[in-house]
Amino acid sequence: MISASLVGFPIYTLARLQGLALSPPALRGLGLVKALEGEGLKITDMGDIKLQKLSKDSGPKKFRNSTYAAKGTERIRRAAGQASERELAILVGGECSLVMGSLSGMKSRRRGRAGILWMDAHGDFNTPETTPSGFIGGMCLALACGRGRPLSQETEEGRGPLLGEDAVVHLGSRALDRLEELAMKESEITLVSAKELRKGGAADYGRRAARLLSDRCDWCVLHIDLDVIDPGEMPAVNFLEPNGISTEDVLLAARGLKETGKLKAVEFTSYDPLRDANRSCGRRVVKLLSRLSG
Ligand SMILES: [Mn+2]
Repeated sequence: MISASLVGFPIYTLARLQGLALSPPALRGLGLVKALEGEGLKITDMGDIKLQKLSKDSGPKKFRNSTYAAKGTERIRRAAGQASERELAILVGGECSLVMGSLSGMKSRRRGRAGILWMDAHGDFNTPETTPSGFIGGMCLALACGRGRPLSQETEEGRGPLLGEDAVVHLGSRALDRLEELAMKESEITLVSAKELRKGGAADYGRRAARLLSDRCDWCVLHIDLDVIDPGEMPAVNFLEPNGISTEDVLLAARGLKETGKLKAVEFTSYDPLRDANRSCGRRVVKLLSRLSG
């Protein structure tokens, strides 16, 4: 039986995204723990961390709410660092910016090189120099790779890159900003758009990603931003991007990495219960999350 620790990270970095903070309790309310157990996992439920409410945006225009994000990242780092390295970590957002805290927390307990399979409609690879909006959630992958600037000099993620860019495989993009796309294409990131993924097959790209990451890394994280899924199947997100991949594609693309034995954490972001009045998406999220983790 696989043991896993479950933690909720209700972080969001723009005031209008506060629905994301409701995601961990909503998913628990829809039977997340039972569903995970139903997939054969033994769950240590560490609960949800507490974060302050962000009711108004502030700070630099090109780095909105960075002080708030730094505080949240530090809390997430501490909680992720408490999860046992012998267990799979199941981390529920919140938005993608949880990655800086989660990686630095996990790195405090794990040796060797980290890799990430990142599924997302967006690049999350802007920096304060390229961002059109100042949204930190749209920069978090770049920040984790040591680009841009640290959220704070005091936090762990300010002490150097959490990820090597050659240890990042990004699948499912279809809404990259121009300069962001340029930066990704010039980097060592393996970038596969939603269109390419549909054409080449999710299982095939998943196998290739798994091979690349397991060759280059000692342990890996699977990071799923739900907006990678087509809005026809998953409309309960804040940034809807048409022509996405299917829920089944997400499962197929993740399979290879699970089989490597190096998958140590699953991160799941962007479900917004405020956009899901009858909870039909939430139920699908619970099912997907438990199938991905089990
Ligand atoms: Mn994202």
